[in-house]
Amino acid sequence: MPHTLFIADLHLSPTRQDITDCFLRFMSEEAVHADALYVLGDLFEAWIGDDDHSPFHQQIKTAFATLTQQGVPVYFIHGNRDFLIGKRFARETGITLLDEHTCIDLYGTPTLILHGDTLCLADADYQAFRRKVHQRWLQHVFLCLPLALRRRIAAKMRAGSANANQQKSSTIMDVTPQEVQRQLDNAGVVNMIHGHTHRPHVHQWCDQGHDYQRIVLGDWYQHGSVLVCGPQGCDLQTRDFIHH
Ligand code: LP5
Ligand code: MN
Repeated sequence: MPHTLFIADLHLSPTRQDITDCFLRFMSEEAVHADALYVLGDLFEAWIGDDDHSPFHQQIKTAFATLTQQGVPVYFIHGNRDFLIGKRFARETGITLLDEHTCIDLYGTPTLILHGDTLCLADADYQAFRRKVHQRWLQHVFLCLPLALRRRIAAKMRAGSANANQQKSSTIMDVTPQEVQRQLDNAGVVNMIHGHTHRPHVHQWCDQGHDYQRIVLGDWYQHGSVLVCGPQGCDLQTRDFIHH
């Protein structure tokens, strides 16, 4: 059966071999049979520039390069952890970088795909932070810094974020329903797929005679989370980690 796969929020890092193993197995055993793979952001725990060539990163890049060489197109939308993935990464892996909000034709169903952070408007502190770090000039300056310093700044940001999140309510950290509706209307579609909130679910609702669907991908902390879509629809699934 033809099918397309979606994943997000893996937060790959050298400290979580279980996630990496699950991901590499997913790539070599499952993704090879798909029509396409979409990665909707936060593939990495943090990305500080395409010039960061650790053996860990190399291993992940090789998995993507192998897949694209086998003829499976891979599309990537930036998350809030890896928005610095750039043209060089794309060239080295054969993946295609997409705009932060992209409409695709999913077996005849027009679908808006995005990371999901732009839906969280109630989180004003995050939106202010996002506007700052998305400035081209600031990103350019950051990418000119030595890797060791970039690594320290990223760690500070991660710690600052974890700290800030402890003070935020779960409503603030979820999507803003009006913004979901606005982005769907803006794109002229009734289907959306995103990640970021780590609240895997298929939301369905009816408004003014239209049936809407919003699928939220899960994170990969306890197990893998994979959305499998085909001509008959989509199925949100999990993948077990193998414990050694
Ligand atoms: O990521 P997560 O799940 O913890 O929380 C996100 C939001 N946080 C972020 C920050 C990222 O985690 C940091 C990623 C580092 C990327 C690599 C470095 C690139 C640097 C580029 C510079 C140009 O996205 C969090 C949301 C949450 O999702 C839910 O939506 O709430 O938002 C915040 O935590 C923002 C805070 O409210 C305010 C910012 C705190 C950061 C402190 C910065 C200190 C920096 C010092 C640098 C010298
Ligand atoms: Mn995210």
